Amino acid sequence: MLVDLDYFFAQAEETRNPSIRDKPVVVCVYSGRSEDSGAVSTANYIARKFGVKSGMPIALAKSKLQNVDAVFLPVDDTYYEKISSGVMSILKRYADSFEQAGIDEAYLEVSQRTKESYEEATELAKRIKNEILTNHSLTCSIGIGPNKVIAKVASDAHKPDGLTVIEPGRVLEFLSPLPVDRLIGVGLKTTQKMRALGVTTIGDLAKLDVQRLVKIFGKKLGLYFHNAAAGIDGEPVQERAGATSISRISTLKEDTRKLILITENTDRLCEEIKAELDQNGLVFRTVTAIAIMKDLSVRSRSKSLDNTNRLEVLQETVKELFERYLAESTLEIRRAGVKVSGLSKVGKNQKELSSFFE
Ligand code: TTP
Ligand code: MG
Repeated sequence: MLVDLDYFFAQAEETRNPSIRDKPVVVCVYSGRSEDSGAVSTANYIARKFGVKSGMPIALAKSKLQNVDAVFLPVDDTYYEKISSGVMSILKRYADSFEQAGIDEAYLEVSQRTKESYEEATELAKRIKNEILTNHSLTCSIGIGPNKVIAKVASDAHKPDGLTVIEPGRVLEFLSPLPVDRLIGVGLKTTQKMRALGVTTIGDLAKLDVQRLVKIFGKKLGLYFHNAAAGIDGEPVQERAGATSISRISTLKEDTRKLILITENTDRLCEEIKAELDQNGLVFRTVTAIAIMKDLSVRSRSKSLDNTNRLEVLQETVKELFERYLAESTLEIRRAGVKVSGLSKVGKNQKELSSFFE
């Protein structure tokens, strides 16, 4: 099964402040360039009714919620991480094997403990939903199916607070009519390419010649699309490399805008991060520079690279990001931080589904 928390960041904000529950809630990543610059991280389902979506510019979300009593909040990663790890430790207890797939979602292999009974798996899912609701006041959506691809699509089928069970005999009738972008890994670009091929639904994709798919998308992805559309997937549920990110923050000697004073600190933070990466045999793909201002507001700049674990690359990228930030802002920085994410095991032959796309 795949368990995914509903409108996670926004729901987390609602649990902290229940009085906003019946209003549109929009959680934003403010870039800090101007008051409304930045993007929507997520929104609750009330805000979604107004057309607000993840990734949308904040200004656009505001225009959709004009004259509405809506709540706009900045992301608070530390708070969400804490809730996430609480939820994940509940989920682990219900799984034969467990794979966290994001901050708010995880795959649970439950075949053994349910003796492959879909009825028992359904009961298990209800208990899980109940426990997360009781302990964290959060709803989630759960999909149950014969493999990860189907569980994932099923979890999305009836959100929020959904529970969707797809037994093997119903896989094709379930998948066929769904839009092709419901498959994990089919993003905007791929959807467009597929449309050009006359593919709008998963059923259309299933009918496409596999050779053609391989030609267009490459062997790995082409085969994956071909199989996924037919509901075929053999990927095991397996624990991923521990943390999804590693970060360090430190307070500067003085509030400053001098790059050298900042990099003195961040170079050291990078060394600490490098040590932790090496200890765990990890490489990273994304570097984030975090600036905490005098007024304690938080700004960040990120850059994605090819997988690496090199200290110099990390330090250089952090320097570049702070340089860019300083050019765009006039404020003094009080604390500086570094985060690496998109972690994976060094040299691991990445054949997990998610590794194609992350
Ligand atoms: P999702 O599970 O994709 O979205 P969600 O939990 O907000 O909503 P849903 O009910 O559809 O599951 O992502 C989990 C969190 O990740 C989300 O709460 C905020 C963050 N996120 C972003 O910051 N930007 C994005 O573009 C997306 C999709 C998610
Ligand atoms: Mg979610």
